[in-house]
Amino acid sequence: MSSPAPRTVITFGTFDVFHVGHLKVIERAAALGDRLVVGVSADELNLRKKGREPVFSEGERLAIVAALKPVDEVFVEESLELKRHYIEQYAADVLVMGDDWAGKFDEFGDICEVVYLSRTPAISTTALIEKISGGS
Ligand code: C2G
Repeated sequence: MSSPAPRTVITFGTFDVFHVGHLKVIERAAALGDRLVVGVSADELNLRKKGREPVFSEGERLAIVAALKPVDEVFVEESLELKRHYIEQYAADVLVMGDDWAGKFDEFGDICEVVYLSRTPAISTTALIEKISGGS
């Protein structure tokens, strides 16, 4: 009897100033399958979409995410518009995103399962940057 094909999960994020909310979404995403692939957004994409550079460069963010036990493979996400291409390229069975993106990726339901996970409350990169820099 042949064993069932491994289930590949894909998720995306900036993962800047890595914190426990990032870790939890990665752990929960990994638990939904056998292999976890993570797209880490390019510095250029952040500049274009968010109007600021991340604190840590894409090379640093990629290295941090790649070193995590639940992560099997990482790549640089060059554009938000390439999701369908990445899902197909990595043969993902499940797309996982935080619920700050709820409903935004339902269109990919034709090629994979789309799951939105609830965010960890009360922690964010923006709040951490403000706290560290002496703001509120
Ligand atoms: N996250 C979370 N809880 C938090 C903060 C973040 O669960 N308190 C999750 C987000 O929902 C997301 C992941 O951690 O699934 C990465 O968050 P960001 O780095 O903020 O990613 P973002 O800039 O939203 O991704 O294609 C998406 C892009 O790569 C942008």
